[in-house]
Amino acid sequence: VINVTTESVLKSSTSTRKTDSKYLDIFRVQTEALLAIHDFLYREELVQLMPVLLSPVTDPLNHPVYDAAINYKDQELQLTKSMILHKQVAVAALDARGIYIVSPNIRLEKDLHSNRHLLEFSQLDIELKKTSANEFMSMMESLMACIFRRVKIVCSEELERLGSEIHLPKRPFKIYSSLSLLEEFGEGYESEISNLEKDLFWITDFNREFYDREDPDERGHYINYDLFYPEGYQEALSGGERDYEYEVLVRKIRERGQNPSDFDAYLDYAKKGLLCPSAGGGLGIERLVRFLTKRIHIGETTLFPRVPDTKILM
Ligand code: ASN
Repeated sequence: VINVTTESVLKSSTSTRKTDSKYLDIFRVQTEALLAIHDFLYREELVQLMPVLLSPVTDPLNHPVYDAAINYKDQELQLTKSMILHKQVAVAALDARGIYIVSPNIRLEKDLHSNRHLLEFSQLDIELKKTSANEFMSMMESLMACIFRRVKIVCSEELERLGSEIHLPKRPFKIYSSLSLLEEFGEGYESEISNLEKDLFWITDFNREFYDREDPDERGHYINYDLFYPEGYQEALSGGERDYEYEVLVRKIRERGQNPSDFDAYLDYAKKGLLCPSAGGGLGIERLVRFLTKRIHIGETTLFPRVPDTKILM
């Protein structure tokens, strides 16, 4: 369970930066994790796309952040919060099993006291065509096992110096419903259950962004999931099956108090029937590295941390 303050950790990480091999060890772990990811997804026959960082439309997210947009030649362009909407368009356009992107995301967070948020981070975004939640979750479990195995074997010396011990996750991972956790623990259930668990686990059925699929048999329930790390490290991935039909998307955007016209560029595809059923999710790379190397603050996983409410130095 993690309980050291942000300030103390970041102070110690900047003062040791020049004098020890900690960062090199962390980046060796990150390098091996990324190699495991690319290798695994290549074998799964997914194709890699390059990220976009400017677009008339981006993820509305499920939590409040400050606006991040620029103006170019009379067009307002959002900085990417996640590539979810582009993933849906791309996976429908290509005759491939699925796609992935290692994508920079900009989220100008309002919560200033988290040790697992950065204003700028990298997300491994995956989307599989005509795939169920169960199939996606099972693929992710294999991917996580692959990453953990490779890092544990190749980086044993680095992990030892970092004081991290990786144990291979037992599969299938446990699955909790968000509703029963809410009943058991109240609002703070995510951190409570993450503190208690010893292994990776899933939480399902969140009422959140309009693109996650509403259960057609049970209105008000959602076919989506978050993957969680144990030991208090919390959320690793969020994702779901997707809604893709124009009328359904417009209804759900309105139900969330948002304006369909803000999503015109994306809704045009839906209107023309150019979206399709899919499932996917996004895995935070810095959070993965933080868990593998057992860092207290996510800012320790990068040489150029963008920590909420902390001056950006470089
Ligand atoms: N990447 C997530 C997904 O695929 C969305 C997000 O990051 N908000 O559902």
